Amino acid sequence: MAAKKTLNIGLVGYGFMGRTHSNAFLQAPRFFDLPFRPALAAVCARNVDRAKSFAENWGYASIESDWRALIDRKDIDLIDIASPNNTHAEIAIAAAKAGKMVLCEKPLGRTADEASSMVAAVEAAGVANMVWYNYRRVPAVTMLKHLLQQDRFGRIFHYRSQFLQDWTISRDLPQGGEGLWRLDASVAGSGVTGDLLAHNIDMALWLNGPIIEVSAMTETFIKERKHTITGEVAPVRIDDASAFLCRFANGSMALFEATRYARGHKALFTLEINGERASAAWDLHDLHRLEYFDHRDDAQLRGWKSIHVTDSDHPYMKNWWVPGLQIGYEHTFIHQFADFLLGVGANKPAAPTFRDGLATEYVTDAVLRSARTRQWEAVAGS
Ligand code: SOE
Repeated sequence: MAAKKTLNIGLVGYGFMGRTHSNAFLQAPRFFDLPFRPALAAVCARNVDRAKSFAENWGYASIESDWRALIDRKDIDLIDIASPNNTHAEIAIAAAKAGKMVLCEKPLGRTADEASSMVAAVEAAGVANMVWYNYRRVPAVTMLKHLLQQDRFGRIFHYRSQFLQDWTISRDLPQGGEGLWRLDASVAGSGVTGDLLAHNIDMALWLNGPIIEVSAMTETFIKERKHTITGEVAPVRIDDASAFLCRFANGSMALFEATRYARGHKALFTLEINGERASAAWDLHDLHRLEYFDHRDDAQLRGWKSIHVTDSDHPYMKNWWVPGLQIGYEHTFIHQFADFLLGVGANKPAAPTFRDGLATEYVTDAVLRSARTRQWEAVAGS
């Protein structure tokens, strides 16, 4: 058997997402038969001591403190961007120009304009690219996609989805800096719209097709917070909560909501879809279950089924343990990276590509615009 080509990965950023991605790079080739042998070649971060300890922990062969030096390295094949949102565009565009494959954490850019320049760069360079919208690869969600493709639902009437958290309720929480840059609009771009609703929207576009218009409201409950870096109390410019109504191109109507102020909820990501013949529901807190109702079942036995998506016939599951045993959050990243490499090997790009990530940003931009204008807003590109 011919030796697999080594794929040298250069990771930028070592926070929460740097860890989820690194774990995926290590585990994907152990559980999936991939056309490449991923190698953790370098991690890049400004804090050299922290980069060193991250490299030791995850097995990166080297460190860099400047992402430009990382991109200049001839031995690096793929740049993975896991740094804050305000760094995504510059790094991705430079990486694409240097001919590297590019993976980028979500959201792709802070705005659709930024995301659009990233799409242009990867497409002009012809390099493989993908955005880490990991929840598509929860086996129960992938299975829902397959059920929809088999046309079990008929005409779709409704889609509803929420992402509820509660970690920013304290008014003493500062904004900005490590761990808290999601509260600083200049770094994050927006609040829950770009951070949480972006997940709901990516999944919805994938499952239910394009969104054409939205009517939204957002709220910033705590108007001022101390900035971690400047020490000054400054206005908060992110949205703490965001909700919108929308219309899909397939004629269905939808409700979306995300917040960081739903006391008691840590990461309650839910969705429900109602069609003419069937309905389905999914909940991240019980991620291995798909709730499914099929109106064509025998009338007496008709009812909601709770399918434990852990059997070897279910998406991705034959690559894991034995039927009935569960997998979790980290596996979604492993699946996504495995699909990416399989796509590169087969010359069939795995989704979501940067272009798919841009489609989500056209929606998040329309949501933020509608919240400002208090009008229905059309989604660009739809
Ligand atoms: C925010 O708390 C966050 O970490 C998001 O940034 C992630 O994308 C989401 O998956 C979990 O919540």
